[in-house]
Amino acid sequence: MKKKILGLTVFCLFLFALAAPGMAAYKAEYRMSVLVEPAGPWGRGAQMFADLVKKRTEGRIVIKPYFRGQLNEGKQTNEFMLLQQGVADFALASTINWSATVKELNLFSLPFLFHNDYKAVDALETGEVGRKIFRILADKGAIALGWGENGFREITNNKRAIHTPDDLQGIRIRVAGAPIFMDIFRSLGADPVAMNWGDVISALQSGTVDGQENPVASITIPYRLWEVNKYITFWHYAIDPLIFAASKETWDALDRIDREIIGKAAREAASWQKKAARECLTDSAASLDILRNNGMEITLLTPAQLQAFKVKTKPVYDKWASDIGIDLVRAAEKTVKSVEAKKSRKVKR
Ligand code: X2X
Repeated sequence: MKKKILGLTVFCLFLFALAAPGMAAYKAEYRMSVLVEPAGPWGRGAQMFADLVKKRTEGRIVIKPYFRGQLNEGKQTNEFMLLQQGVADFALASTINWSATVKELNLFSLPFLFHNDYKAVDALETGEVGRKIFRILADKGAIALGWGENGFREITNNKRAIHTPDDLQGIRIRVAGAPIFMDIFRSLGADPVAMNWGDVISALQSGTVDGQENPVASITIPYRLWEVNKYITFWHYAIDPLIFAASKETWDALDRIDREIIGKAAREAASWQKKAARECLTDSAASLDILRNNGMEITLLTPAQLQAFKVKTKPVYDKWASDIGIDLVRAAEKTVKSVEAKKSRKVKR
């Protein structure tokens, strides 16, 4: 009997130790995966999150951002697996890099779904579609904590100004390793090459590729792409959201109070990060000036010109819509349309 009581007491103490705040075995350092360099809204958003968490947990949780894809071992499409395996504890990651593992994330790369409309992006992320995507990520081992943003992706190259799909013929465009981008650029007659972001600047310098596509405020400007590419065309063909996330394994080992602190820090950093990425809005006068003053030749497309790209990429859109899941895509289209309808009602008034 005595033995039983002793056993029970030890068991209860063990349970208590597991549940008590601050008693869990914490790591000395939590690793955060970030593909880009510290400068620019993306890198700065990651650092802000780490700083907030350290301050508010009074140093109990130290998150170290590993910039420039250091944890990926040279392959950015591996990033989601790093979280699944707990190699990375946290990430601020592009949905493009995770889309190889989470097919629903290709939604954001469907050509011309969003028409440069940030309100529609926000509505989608905060609505049922966004919540569904976060549930899918949790099922696969990543706890999503907030939506950040890389931005709408614009195309740059060294060969010629691009006004029509014909202008893209034969141009070697570097794309991130997501197959939907290979399909999009092939449908336009370009010659796409999948390549890690870390290799792109030197590939553009050496002429291994002629161009690339990335958001202006987050990538083109901080990486000074005018040093390697002369022409930029604004076509806003895909949005690239970022996600602040934790590995489920890491998350489950944190106590409740720390999870709350981290969640709140991620939401704050995400909202700052998104604003910073949008501050220099893709085709705002300020960003156009920066590009022009650095010698880039800018092409802005009329709605009729954009339509030509849309028509050419429609088969890719349809093919990927069924791969992604037609219900999810239709729900996204509905959200985008309703935001646009609201806008045009306002304009008419
Ligand atoms: O590799 C890219 O183009 C980048 C930096 O935008 C992504 O991470 C998808």
